[in-house]
Amino acid sequence: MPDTSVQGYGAEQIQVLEGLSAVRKRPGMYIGSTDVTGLHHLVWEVVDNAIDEAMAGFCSDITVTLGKDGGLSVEDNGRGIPVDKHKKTGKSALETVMTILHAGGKFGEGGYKVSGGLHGVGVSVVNALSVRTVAEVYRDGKVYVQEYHRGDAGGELVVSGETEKRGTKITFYPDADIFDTIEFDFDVIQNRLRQQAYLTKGVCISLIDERADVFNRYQFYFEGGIKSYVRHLNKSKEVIGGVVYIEREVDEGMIEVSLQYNNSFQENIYTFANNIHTTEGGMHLTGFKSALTRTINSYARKMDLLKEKDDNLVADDVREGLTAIVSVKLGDPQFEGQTKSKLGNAEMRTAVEAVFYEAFTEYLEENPADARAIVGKCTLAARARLAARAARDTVIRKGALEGMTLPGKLADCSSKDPAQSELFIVEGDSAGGSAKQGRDRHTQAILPLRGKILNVEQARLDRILANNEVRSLVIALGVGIGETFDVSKLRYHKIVIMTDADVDGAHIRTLVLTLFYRHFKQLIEDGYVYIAQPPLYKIASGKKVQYAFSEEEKSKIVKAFPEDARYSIQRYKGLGEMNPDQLWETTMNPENRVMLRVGIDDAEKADQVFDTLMGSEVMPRRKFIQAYAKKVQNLDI
Ligand code: 0RA
Repeated sequence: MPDTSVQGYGAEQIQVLEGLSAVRKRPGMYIGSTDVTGLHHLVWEVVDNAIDEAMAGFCSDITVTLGKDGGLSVEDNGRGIPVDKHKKTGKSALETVMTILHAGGKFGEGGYKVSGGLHGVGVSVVNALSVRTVAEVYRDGKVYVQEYHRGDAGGELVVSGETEKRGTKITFYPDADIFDTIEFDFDVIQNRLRQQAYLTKGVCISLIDERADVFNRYQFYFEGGIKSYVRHLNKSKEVIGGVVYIEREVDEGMIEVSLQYNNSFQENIYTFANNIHTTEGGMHLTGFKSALTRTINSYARKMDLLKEKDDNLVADDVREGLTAIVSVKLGDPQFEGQTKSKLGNAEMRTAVEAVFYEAFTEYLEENPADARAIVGKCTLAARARLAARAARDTVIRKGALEGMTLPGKLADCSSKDPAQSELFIVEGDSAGGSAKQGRDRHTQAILPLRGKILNVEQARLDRILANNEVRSLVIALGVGIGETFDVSKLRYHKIVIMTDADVDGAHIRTLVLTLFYRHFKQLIEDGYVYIAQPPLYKIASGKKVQYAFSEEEKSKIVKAFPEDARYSIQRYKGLGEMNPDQLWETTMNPENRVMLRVGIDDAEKADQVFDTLMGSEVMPRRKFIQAYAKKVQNLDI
């Protein structure tokens, strides 16, 4: 008789709802998509179950293995999924969980379930979308095994041997009929596991890639949990003060906050509820933010670091250069918002606010040197804010940003309808010249940028606006900047970055993208920003001219010629080498061109990437540029 005594769990607790054919018919409904993101949802589902077992306090080790045979396995040393008979189905609890949709059971009761939140579609969904799944349970000295094929049990649950181990191992082979690709991405999995390890302190998560020729093994174990996470995020930065760490159990659940300031200008706050990244924030974030401002202001007043005549610090001042993690665990999380990643539980706002206010005040009082440094940083931010506002007011008073005087070098289009207007940001005057001659004057505007624009990553608003190239661009866009930003004033609904396909071009493209990322993020989010794709080669044979946008395409075109054919290949080193007609035909004409739309799926990754880029190291920068060009969505317009 299997031991089901722990917390009175037995097979009868599992609810039976529906069958699995629905999942294979409409996989998108359950895992979002059948692309590479959807594929990885399967992994998260299985890993989350093991994490739940760890959060409930029953598991200390999780091992994820990417097998040579294309399978992925997740093994934990938890209690093992129960194998006793389920009353309603007459099947074992294991088989019920594996083959029946939404047969959740009270997994991890007493703790906080990851899988009850955002994903939580159940391991049966993984099973349904896999050609083969093998479940092994180690309990009561025995190894129980059962196999499944596309969701159906392949045979009985059998005892295949004896073991000293406890736990569960699920191995699945995703179905190539369902997914665009069935190749797991090591980096994606590695990042996710690292994050989960930070959020579940004390759990050791191993990742083994058996597919690689070189044995590849990672192990994540963070004794400090999110404290280690903050340290990691700040590792390349100059820090201000130590890492603050607060952990409290309250009636509403568990609250963990960790933070540390650095001398950059960015704010990096990541929030989680039951280990789910709440990218849209929510109540825990609101509570944290208001307590942060309140704590620092009252400490600064009390210690006379803010004079009577000084205004209070505002939210932006206390968040500049802040790296923070807020992680809460609660019994019944409500996920709201567009992507269901915003925590809606109002009780968490007050709980986080109260806990953090009290604990952070105590920290400041007990660490006066850190406290002074933090307040110093915040007051500096406040002064800079006031200076920037003054500078901007001057600029605005001159009318420059209102678009009263469009920059002289902008060759504007005649249409005033933003929906049909396009702005081409072009590198250099010579390419700018070709673009001006080749364009459709009615809908296409050209703004040549001379030389390198200011690296905005580290610069403040006032300095950014003092830079001529940037100011021209901002005026041309028409949306204002900072507090005056207003997307409804955007003058062009396509903003196209058109640079040479060489290292300099990539650098300029990066600088422009950084500017957009830091100061016009919404333009990226709303899908207004594009990268032009000029051809690399022109292949001419007699009157016939073909263009190739990649090496592969060139080879293909060349191969198609008969052996004795006469043709010439020209490699374009820059846009300037193309005459206006060619530039129009290949890169600007909406009928023929291919453009890449710039997207940000993951602000965290983008932010790190921009950090890497703007750092002094050349290698990571190169790598990024290559990687980024591949990541942007391919969009035919
Ligand atoms: C509910 C009850 C018990 C174990 C589990 C869930 C469990 C589920 C998963 C999924 C992956 N790994 C897991 N480990 C454990 C056991 C309760 C008992 O032993 O009485």
